[in-house]
Amino acid sequence: MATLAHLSDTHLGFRAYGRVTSEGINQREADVLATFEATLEAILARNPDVVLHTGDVFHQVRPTNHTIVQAQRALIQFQLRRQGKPFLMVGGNHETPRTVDSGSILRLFESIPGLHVAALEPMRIELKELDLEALLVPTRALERDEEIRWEPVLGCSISILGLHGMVSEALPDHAHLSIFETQPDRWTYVGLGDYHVRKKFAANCAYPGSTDYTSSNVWEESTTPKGWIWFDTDFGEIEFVPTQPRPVLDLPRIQADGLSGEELTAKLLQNAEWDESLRPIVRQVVENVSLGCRMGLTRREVQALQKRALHYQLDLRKAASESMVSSGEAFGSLETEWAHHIQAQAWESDIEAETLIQLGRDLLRRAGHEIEETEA
Ligand SMILES: [Mn+2]
Repeated sequence: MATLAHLSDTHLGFRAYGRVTSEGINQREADVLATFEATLEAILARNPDVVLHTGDVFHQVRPTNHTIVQAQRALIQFQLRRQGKPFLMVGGNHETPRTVDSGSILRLFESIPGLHVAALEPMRIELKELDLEALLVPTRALERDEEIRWEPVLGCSISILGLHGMVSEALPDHAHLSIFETQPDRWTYVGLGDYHVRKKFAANCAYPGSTDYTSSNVWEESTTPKGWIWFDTDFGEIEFVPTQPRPVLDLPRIQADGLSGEELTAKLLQNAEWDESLRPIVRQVVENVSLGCRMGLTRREVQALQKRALHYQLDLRKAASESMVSSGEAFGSLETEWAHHIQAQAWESDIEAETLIQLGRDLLRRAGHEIEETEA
């Protein structure tokens, strides 16, 4: 018997929103690292025999020195405290270089006691002390369509498959393979990485999802908890253990038909119910916003509201009657679009929206664009 902790898609080095900590580190980068450290701490508390990380340890092929140093330090501490017990790591698409001669950053961890890293090539290993066989399959092996024998071959009592890739049962359009190809019933446990939303295919086979919100569309993931997986081979059932990342809130949509700017401001404030101390990441979609309504928003109140979140994205969508509709997208003239965009986005900065709009118009004129002087 053995116990296993499976985490994936930690995306260290991920950045967003341009907010920085008192040390000048991007706030989301610091968040994502803190979630990683807290995850390792939670795993240590349960003291598993094996840890499996199924890829996208890092968000980029070449992370910053800060991110590399922090990750290395966290992993060394972790392995020291668990006396170098096995830690299996698989290369994901985010950290895989386009050319092999660049090498993989994950190889840095090979020298840490207990770390087994399959960065670019598949790796089959035997852990005699646990009577355990593991097959580790990084993204690159799937992308190159390498011949892989999807079954245990060493006759150990425990067998683990770890891979970073998309299965058609999760995202059919971006799939590397079907979950059936991996033959989950032949393995004690099949751990998957790449898909950021947790998804279970069988009692012994799942994506744990990412540990924090690191996708380009975090709103889609906002209703699914983030976390990692605990698996006891005796028990044979996946337990999902949640992490506690900074919350992401996609607020209920507002329909602005017939609303004045002041009325919409009141609705925005009404919808803004969250625990301020958590400084969440928030999106508010408003549909059918007329230009008059947009211009009439109470700037000071919206700014005060934005200060209660790490990031408050006010997504004002135009009323159909105010846009020229072509192929499903609405466009006005370049300067109108510019003015709309700045009106919608300038809340967060201290720059006067009008000044910015005028600067844009001046630049357009300098670039030889004819400005319709009737535009507001
Ligand atoms: Mn990923």
